[in-house]
Amino acid sequence: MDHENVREVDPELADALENEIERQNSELHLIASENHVSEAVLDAQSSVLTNKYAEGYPGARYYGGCQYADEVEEMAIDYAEELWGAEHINVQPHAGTQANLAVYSAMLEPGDKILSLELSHGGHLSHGHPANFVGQTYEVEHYEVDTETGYIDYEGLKEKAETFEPDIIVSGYSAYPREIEWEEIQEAADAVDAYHLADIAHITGLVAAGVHTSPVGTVDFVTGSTHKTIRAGRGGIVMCKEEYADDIDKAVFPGAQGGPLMHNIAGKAAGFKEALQPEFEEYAQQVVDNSAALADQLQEHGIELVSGGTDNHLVLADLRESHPDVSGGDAEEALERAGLVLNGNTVPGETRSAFDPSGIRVGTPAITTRGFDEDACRTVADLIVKVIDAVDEGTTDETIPEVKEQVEELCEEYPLYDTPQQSKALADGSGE
Ligand code: DSN
Repeated sequence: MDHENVREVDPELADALENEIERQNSELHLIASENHVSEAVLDAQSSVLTNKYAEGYPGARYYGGCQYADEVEEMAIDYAEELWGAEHINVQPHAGTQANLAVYSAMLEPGDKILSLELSHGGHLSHGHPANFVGQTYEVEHYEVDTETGYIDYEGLKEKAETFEPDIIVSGYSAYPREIEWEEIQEAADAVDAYHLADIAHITGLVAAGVHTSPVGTVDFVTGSTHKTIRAGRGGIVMCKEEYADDIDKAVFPGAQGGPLMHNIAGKAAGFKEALQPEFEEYAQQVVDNSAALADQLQEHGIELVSGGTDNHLVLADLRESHPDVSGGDAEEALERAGLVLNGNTVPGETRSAFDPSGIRVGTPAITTRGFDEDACRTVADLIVKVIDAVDEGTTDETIPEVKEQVEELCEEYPLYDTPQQSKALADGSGE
């Protein structure tokens, strides 16, 4: 894999792109929302469909020349139907946030009420944070996790729904390590005659593979992004019951977007097709098994986990008990220097701030794509704790180079993309 065509136009740009390949190859990506797509998905995403305007939907476009755009979009929709089984699917949202906006704008009026999980308890900006368009347009209140157990407080949610009387309840989260009880939340929505939107951005792949229960068939709307655990081209998706199909389609186009990003839709189709293969179920199960092993090993080292463990692809570690003087931000920065890339994260009952939180979020989708198994994930947990201990003890200068070397060894053992150097050697006939 190289960027020789880009190099002819701008060597500096090619260098940046090739350095990013090298960075992804030589670091371990533990950001729970990230993954490494296949070269087939990269190929589809960089296709000439980037040139095509295709406002409208297959068979009903506002421009000529859309026959192949139609084929590609229909494939993405058909594969998505097989993966998630929804009655209606729109694959045009540019990202998960745009998918959520489509649902809100289709079903709500400005000033209507949204009940969603508090951001610092695992929610998402597009679920109604005041800094976001959603929080500025609708009236938003939040439910929470039980700060003792780390699990969603379903009773509290139901009580909040009774008093607030929302028009829509949002479930599905960005930093919640446990199985989500869709039925419980649906009961709360039914009791107050509210819609229910399940944002499965993080767990699209786990749901498709049957490793997490599906909200499809229970809730009114399911949104997601397509590049996280499902490992397809970058973007968003909306699924809904047939009765809402027209409203949702109109809200995406022309309501909020113009031309769909057809090259990304091709990347979605390629990744969805891959996810329909039996190996994908094994991958998704391994993501969860790896997350459980990593969680267990962190606990062996005395690290406290929100909810005491994980059922999905991510672990949320609260450093306050084990390392009271190390913030999640400090840990993130030191770990990145060691080649372990993750993010500092707020924890329920946060006592620091969103900019310098008390926790770290660790995800296994990307390292599982590299082929990591449970043992390798236990090693990753050991390395994470070694770095955090070093931050605590002021010994990062000695420890980080040691850990970085171990990370690089792991990266070599579990290779990812061909490097530009390898591609060049192949083209020259000087390499295998
Ligand atoms: N930025 C994503 C995450 O990290 O969870 C959500 O959009």
